[in-house]
Parts: sequence; C-alpha cells; structure tokens
Amino acid sequence: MAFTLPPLDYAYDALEPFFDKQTMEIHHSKHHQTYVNNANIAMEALSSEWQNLSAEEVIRRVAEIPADKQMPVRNQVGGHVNHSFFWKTLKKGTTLSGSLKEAIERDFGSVDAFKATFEKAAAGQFGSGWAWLVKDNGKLKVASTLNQDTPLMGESIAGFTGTPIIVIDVWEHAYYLKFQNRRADYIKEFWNVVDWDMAQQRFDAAN
Ligand code: MN3
Repeated sequence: MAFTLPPLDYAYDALEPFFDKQTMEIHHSKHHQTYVNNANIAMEALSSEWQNLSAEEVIRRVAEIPADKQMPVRNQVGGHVNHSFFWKTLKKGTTLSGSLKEAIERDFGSVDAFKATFEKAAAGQFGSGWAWLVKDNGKLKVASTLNQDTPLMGESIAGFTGTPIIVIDVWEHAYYLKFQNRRADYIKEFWNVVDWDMAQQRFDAAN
C-alpha cells in the first residue's frame, strides 16, 4: 500500500498574503511529494507486517524498527506525516477562544506568553525542524523537534510526547522564498494562518 500525496483542502494562494502561493505550491507539490516518494522506498526495507500500516501508525511505532533500517523511515515517513498534518492546521481568519484559550492561559499565563514561548521554540530550533503545541495528560506544552521527528514517535526519539495541537515547519524550504533568512518574520506571519477551530477539535479529542 504505497503512500500518496494528499491534496490540500484549499488553493495554493488561500493563505496569502501571509504564506505565499509560490512557497505553498513548491512546498506541497515538490518537497512533500519527495518525502512521499522516499517514504515508499524506505518502507520497502521493512518486513511485511509493516506494509499495511498507515504512515501515522508506522511513525507511532518507529522506535520498534531495527536500528539499521530506522533512520530512513524516521526521516521520510516522518516528513510525510508531518507535512500531511501541517497542511491541515492552516486556515485564515479563525480565532482562538473557548476551552483551548482557557487552557493556554492556565498553562502559560497568557496568550501572549504562550506565543512568546512558541516563537522562541520555533526560532531557537537549530537547523531544520518543527515547533509544536501538544496536549499531554491534560496539560499543554511547547517543544521543538529536529529534522522530521514528531512527538508521535515517543519520548525516546522526540524527547517528549503528547497529541499535536498546532505545529510550524521551520525548515528553510518553508519560508526562504518569501522571508529568506528571516525565520522570525515567518513565525510572526504564522499566527495569521493557524486554524484555531481545528486546534480546538484536536484539543477536545486529546487526553
Ligand atoms: Mn516542510
């Protein structure tokens, strides 16, 4: 069962002027497609019991993969899963409210303090990676991961666990065309495209 590139639920220009059309198109149709292609190659090295799992199921069990075959799966299937999730977290024009806002205020002190913590994690991730807001046993946490690691991979790999609520891709390919070296400016624009309605749904469904 080969992995395939999931279509976006919106047009490449839907997040303008914050996330530009050209970056979205290249990021999805080229970068994500390459992860899909290489994920399928990485999966060929695994035994048959792995072949009918979804990409997310593979990633949740990646620590079980023998060490000599683990890294390509971790990187390529991880890249596929992370991008598939990232696209679904983005939408213009929603507002943080309700129980998610209350939990952010409870766990970070204020929405502004949460944003500062998240921006610091995203800006401070050395090299390529992702910054996450996760819910773990009822509590919200911010942390970043290297390369294509995700908290779904578990504590032994990601260094923390939890259900992803929002995420930002801080690989240079996510922002270089529009922002060049200015990762901090890209992170500021990110707040204009977070889909807080979907974040609320994930928050409600998570432990
Ligand atoms: Mn990316």
